[in-house]
Amino acid sequence: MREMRLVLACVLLVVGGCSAMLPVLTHVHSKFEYQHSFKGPYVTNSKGDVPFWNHGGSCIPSDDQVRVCPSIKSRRGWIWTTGSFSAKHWMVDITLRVTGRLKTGADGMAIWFTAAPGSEGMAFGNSETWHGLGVILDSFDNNGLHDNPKIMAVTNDGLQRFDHSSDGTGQEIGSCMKDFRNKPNPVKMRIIYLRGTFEVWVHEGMSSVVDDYQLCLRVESPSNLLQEGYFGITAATGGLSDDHDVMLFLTHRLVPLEERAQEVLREVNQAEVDELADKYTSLSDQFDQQREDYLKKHDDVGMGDWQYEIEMEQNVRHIADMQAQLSRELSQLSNKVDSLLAGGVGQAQRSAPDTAAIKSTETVILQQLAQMRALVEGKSGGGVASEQMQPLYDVKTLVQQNAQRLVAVEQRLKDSASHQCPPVNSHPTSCVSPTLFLVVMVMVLGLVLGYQVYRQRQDAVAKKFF
Ligand SMILES: [Ca+2]
Ligand SMILES: [Ca+2]
Repeated sequence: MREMRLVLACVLLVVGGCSAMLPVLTHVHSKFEYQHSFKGPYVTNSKGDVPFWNHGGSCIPSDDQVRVCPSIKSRRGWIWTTGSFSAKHWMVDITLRVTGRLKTGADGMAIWFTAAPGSEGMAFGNSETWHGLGVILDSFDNNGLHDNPKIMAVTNDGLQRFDHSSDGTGQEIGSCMKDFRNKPNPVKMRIIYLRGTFEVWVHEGMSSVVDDYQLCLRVESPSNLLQEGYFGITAATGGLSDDHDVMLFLTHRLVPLEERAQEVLREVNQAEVDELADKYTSLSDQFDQQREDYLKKHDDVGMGDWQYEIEMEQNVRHIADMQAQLSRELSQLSNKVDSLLAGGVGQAQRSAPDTAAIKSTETVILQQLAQMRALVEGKSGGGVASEQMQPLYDVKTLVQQNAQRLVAVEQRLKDSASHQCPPVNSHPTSCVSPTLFLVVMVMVLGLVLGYQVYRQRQDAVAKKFF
């Protein structure tokens, strides 16, 4: 039986130990908010004020703590942040002492997060009609239920009054009985509002273990818990009194990593945009300055060079137009050859190898012209390598060969027509004239010549600039 009790005690100890561990905030980024915090030993500045906080009533700040209300009967003290705090998720750590000479103390202390800094009043030193959250350490058992000291969270829409006679029973959103008075070590509280869950954890000060916290209350999606407000601490005494001291008040903004990733992404994107905009402005200014310097140094050139560049672009466009026209002429030529071979002579007089060669050569010519057009259009703004000029010379050679073969075919057709030409029926015979080929040849040679002139001008301009 004794062994069973020992095992049960161990189990309870283990369970109790587990519940006494402060939860680790996983996947959360925290940022310290110094304007909503204070901590000894440098709580006050040279003027005796707490930076970023206003205090009043019987509040007495010193270097290592803020005595919110001293152990003098019927006193109230308060200290509020000067600026508002806005966050969707946050955490506050408080280290405090409530000490008195008697077994029973009064009234208590409260930590607030409200829409506006409070005004001195009956609710533990604050107005009884606050708008927001109050975490109240109620020392005195007004309703005689022997449930004090207790810690409770009460939210208010600004219209309700705190009911002292019932110790706020029915008004709190959560509470726990914790004797926070006269502890050997400071009492620590951690208030967390994260992902819609509100929690209050308490270290009772009975041990020096740093994380010896216990969960006091947890509330999901509490009403009237604002996303922007002012932090404050107030305390009050009545017929009985305690010292209410706060040694540390640290506020952290919390950002869950899933939200933090989006924040960082937005920050990075905006930073990149700003950086690129700055670079663009800088480079644009630099270019304008360089152009201005260049024009000053080359007064004889003036705007002529810029106009010359425009003229070159026009030449390139003209060459492309000529190529298109040449392509159309060759297509017409091909049609005429087909018509001639089909209706002008008999099957016996056709030279099959020559006809196939002509057709093949024409196809290659058209392909080469397309390549050359792409070459001219694509490289009009930059240099052209020598190997990229090769299609141009190929075109010239192929056109010459094609012309020679066509002349040979034409001669054979004329010879055949003069000796054995069948009677003309319904289709008029069409023959390719040497004049047409001369026109084609001139256009091709003109194209080659025009392109080479364009290249020479481009090279000349390049040399001017470099
Ligand atoms: Ca009370
Ligand atoms: Ca009570």
